[in-house]
Amino acid sequence: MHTTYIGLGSNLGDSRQILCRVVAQLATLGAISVSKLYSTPPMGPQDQPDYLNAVVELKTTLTPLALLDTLQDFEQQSGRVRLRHWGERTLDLDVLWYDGQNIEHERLTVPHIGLLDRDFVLLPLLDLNPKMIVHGQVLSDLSIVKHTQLQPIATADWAK
Ligand code: PH2
Ligand code: MG
Ligand code: MG
Repeated sequence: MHTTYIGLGSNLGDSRQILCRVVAQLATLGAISVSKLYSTPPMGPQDQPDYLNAVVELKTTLTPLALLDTLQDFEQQSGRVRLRHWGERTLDLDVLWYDGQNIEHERLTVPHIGLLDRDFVLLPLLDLNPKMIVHGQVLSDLSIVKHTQLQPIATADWAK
């Protein structure tokens, strides 16, 4: 069994419903835990709506690439719209972490490249695993974590 963390983001359509639906889909792949839900200002182009972000911990037998294929199916099933780089989208699912493995594949880099720089990823990750260490870095020690303005808009039962 493998432990993996998956980042969820949406800022087009009924984002909350889209994320709820994908949490139910993720639960078909193994045992899940769900972070709190965050409303976050956009990184990248500023003329786009705020995002909803969360993280799901999944215990699964899927290999990293099989998981990626499955997540991409879920993105397509949500009617994925992606208008521009770092721009608005109906659903973005990112493999953030997989069993502490370092994966450099043409389709997949794990840990996720932006993990240490993005409070909208770090805070929900820390909800699930307060002691998490990535690339030798204790996440809770990062200054971006200590100084973030982000507040959850819902506790972990938002997807129930
Ligand atoms: N995702 C992006 C671009 N910008 N900003 C926030 N706050 N949250 C995201 O998930 C996000 C973003 C492209 O994937
Ligand atoms: Mg992303
Ligand atoms: Mg992505």
